[in-house]
Amino acid sequence: MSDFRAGFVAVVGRPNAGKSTLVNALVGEKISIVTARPQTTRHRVVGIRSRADSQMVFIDTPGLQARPGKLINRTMNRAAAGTLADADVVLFVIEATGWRPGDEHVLGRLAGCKAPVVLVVNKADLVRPKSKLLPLLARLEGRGAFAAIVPVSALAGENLATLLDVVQSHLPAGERFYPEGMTTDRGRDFRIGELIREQLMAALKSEVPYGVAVEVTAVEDAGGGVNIDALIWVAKESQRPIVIGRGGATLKAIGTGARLEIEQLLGRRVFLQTHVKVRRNWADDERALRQLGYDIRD
Ligand SMILES: Nc1nc2c(ncn2[C@@H]2O[C@H](COP(=O)(O)OP(=O)(O)OP(=O)(O)O)[C@@H](O)[C@H]2O)c(=O)[nH]1
Ligand SMILES: [Mg+2]
Repeated sequence: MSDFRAGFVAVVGRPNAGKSTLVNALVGEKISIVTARPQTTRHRVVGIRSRADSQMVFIDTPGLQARPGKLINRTMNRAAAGTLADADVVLFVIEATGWRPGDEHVLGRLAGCKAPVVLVVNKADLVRPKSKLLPLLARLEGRGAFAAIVPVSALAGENLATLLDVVQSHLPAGERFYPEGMTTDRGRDFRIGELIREQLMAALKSEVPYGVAVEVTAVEDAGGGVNIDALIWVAKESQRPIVIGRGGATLKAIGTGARLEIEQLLGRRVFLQTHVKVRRNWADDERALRQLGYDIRD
């Protein structure tokens, strides 16, 4: 066991770069929710990949934002930045379609970070032919002192084995942190709430997705399945009818989508009840954020 390696790998980048998709692909299981919208991930989420000779503990983080406004956004930024302090390796995720101002901001946050930084050029599937990537990769060499620059497609599963090898090569020697079969440190109720929020984020438009939060209030065995009750918080009265939809159609579709995902997670039949509740301005309310499991310190 002496040449076993183990460590923490912070996954950072601007919103929507594909961090959560990457963590899920590297772990081989849906650990973190993914939508087409920026700012989908709101919490640190651990995804664990165990190999014969290593254990990589990936920490998916909320996208770093240049101008966090509400308390929730500041808390999300701090969660991402705090992860850097404990990391053995940092994966800085950008998109293969080009370097953006948001990436420059993240690079600034990495200044002073002692861990080796691997630049992951994600969404390489969007650049065809592949030779078109070369000028970008060459330019990126000059952007910072990266331990490696690795083009991948988290979505198409391209070049992920190479990335795992690169990460492993930078890990310190040490024993595993988690039991071998464990893939996340998050509990069942958190994951259920996130799967409901994923459907909400995907189904709703403009600012409404950012006004919703999910609180799982009951998970109980029932006959052949599991009864789940969840409260969907909205930030103002006007958002309630939008989430519910005409004749309840929007909420019904969200519930069906979430139920299928939760059934996959639990491997059992699920009966899901959702209620929409107005919790005014929760995203700026310290008590509300604590109730949702955020680590509020300022
Ligand atoms: N074409 C393509 N799309 C991708 C790839 N990886 C992620 N995406 C898409 O990019 C969008 C954002 O993906 P996420 O994984 O949620 O991105 P994120 O960086 O975690 O976003 P936040 O949590 O909001 O910061 C989704 O629509 C994904 O399907 C990829 O390799 N190729
Ligand atoms: Mg994410």
